[in-house]
Amino acid sequence: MAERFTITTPIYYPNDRLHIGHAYTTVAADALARYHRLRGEDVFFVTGTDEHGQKIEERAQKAGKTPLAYVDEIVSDIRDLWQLLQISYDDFIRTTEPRHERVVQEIFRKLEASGDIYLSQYEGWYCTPCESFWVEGKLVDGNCPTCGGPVSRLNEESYFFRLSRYAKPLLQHIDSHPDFIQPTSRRNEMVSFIRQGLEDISVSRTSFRWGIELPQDPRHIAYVWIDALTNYITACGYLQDDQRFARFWPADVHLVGKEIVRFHAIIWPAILLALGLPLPKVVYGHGWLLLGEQKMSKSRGNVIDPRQLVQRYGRDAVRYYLLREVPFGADGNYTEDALVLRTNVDLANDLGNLLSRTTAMIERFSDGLVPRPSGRSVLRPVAEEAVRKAADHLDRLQVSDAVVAVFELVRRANKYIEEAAPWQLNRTGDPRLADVLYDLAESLRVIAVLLKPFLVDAPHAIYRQLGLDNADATRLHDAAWGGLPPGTRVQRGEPIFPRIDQHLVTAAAAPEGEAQESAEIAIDDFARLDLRVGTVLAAQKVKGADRLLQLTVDLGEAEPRTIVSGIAEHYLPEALPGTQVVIVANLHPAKIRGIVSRGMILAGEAESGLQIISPREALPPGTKIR
Ligand code: ME8
Repeated sequence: MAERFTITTPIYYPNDRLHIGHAYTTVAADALARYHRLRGEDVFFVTGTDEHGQKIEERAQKAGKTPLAYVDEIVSDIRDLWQLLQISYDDFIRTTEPRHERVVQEIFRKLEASGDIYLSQYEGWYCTPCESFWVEGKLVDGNCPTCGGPVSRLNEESYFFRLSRYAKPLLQHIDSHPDFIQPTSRRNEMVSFIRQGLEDISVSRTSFRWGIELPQDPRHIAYVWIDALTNYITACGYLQDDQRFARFWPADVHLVGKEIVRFHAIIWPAILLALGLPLPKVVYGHGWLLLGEQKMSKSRGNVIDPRQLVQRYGRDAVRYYLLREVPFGADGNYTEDALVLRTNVDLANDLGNLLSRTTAMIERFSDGLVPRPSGRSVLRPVAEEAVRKAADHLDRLQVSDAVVAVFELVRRANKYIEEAAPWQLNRTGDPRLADVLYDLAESLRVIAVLLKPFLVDAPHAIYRQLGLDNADATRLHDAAWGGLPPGTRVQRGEPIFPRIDQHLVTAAAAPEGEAQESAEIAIDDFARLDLRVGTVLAAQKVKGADRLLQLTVDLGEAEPRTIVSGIAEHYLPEALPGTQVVIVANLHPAKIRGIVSRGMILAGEAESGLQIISPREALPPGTKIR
């Protein structure tokens, strides 16, 4: 039987629409699931929703709905979002489903029978947005240590789970399973957390009703963590289908955001130990997408809607950006400009052009047919290395590195076009032309297979344009060199990633009338202008001036320049770092609002607003514009 691979995302709270932070985890899990399917494994990929709790009860009440009616709507919206992003989950679990309620109740029975839960008095602090209890000593300046928000005092009867029993077995497990908590930094945090001693945790509530009743004491409902964490085993068939459960549990990977690693790497394994069940193989805590300096979050309201981005840029562009931009594991800043830049540079320019140039050359120089190569190949070792590296990175959950490995092949192939100059080989009738064209087309085919975990439309489009049937590439071994049959007729088509025009220099930016009215100048007049490319390092608002931003721009000089620019109504300061701009570098310095500004940024005004002028492709800071 094929190996199996079980991967999970957190189950999300349906208390609000999901944002790109949630899409981030889910797309990454989807990439890993797709990769393991490509390896021919029997994959079980589960995501879902965490539907109980006080916050949802309150929200529903405010909306004048029953909690279930309230979450039903949001859950259907979440499913639509996953459909839009083509998330290939095998199961979508809702904690309100009867299959889960039964499991939770049975778990409470078992834990009580084993002496792992007991009734006592809960005294402490509670953070409603985080649904977390805190003992006095864990508060930071009297506030919730997770979100920094206010906490309220609680004193009520509650069932407790004997977490304290499991500190030692957990430390032993972590010690003997070095891969259990990843990345290593989170593992170290967890170890030091456990070493400080674990206290028993409250696992039931009596102060609200929206939850699963405890069978032994229906005044109580299960409190979030036992209710939520157990979703993973419910989905795998625990207490429902022993065979399925034995096949799909323990999970290979629980992919979660770093703020809930503690629950997944401490509380959850302790519950599993108490139940006598095997522990998940890996808990991977990835970093946060930030907006400015802050975590993007529903409670802060500083969120970006993935649906809008997909509408604007397409789902592959959004998936690509999420998977590629931030080194997996670390925090990273979200900016729309970076998304546009990634799409234009990597997808439109590097990948899209490779495909259109290759198919165009095969049409022109080889009657549209993939030529028969002599056996000499320059790109083959590069392609084989890309396959090896991408697989190796994905085996170690290094999603962004895997994407980079694929694009190394894309870039090398593009460079090879310049080096080999097929148009010259064609002119001189050089027989090496067949080798070059085959190398390029076959590299593209390998790239398409390797991109299958990450992108959902582009690999098909590449296969189609190469004249192949996408159904022929369902396994990683299809990426083995030589799969493209000579004689295949290519089907040149539309660019697979049209450039996003938003930030391009367009003639339309200058109103026609103005251009005609300007007096003609001699070339020397133009030469007096020192126009240079710069990269924005930092941007901030200028106090007391609504229209002005103060920019720090790298012009390749010893010191970056300070430039004050009237673009504040068109660009958010946090969106600018990394953007390339064109500067009039020899403009006499001017003092604006007390700030000395050395240079001017070029921009054009369209009806839609101001557009900064950027080079089509990144240029080294200081590059002179002629
Ligand atoms: O925590 N950057 O649900 P939730 C990256 N129901 N990832 C982010 C993110 C950001 N800015 N914001 C959210 C819960 N996420 C519980 C989980 S599991 C048994 C119960 C992702 O709706 C990330 O995966 O608050 C984070 O862990 C999760 O969404 C939190 O989703």
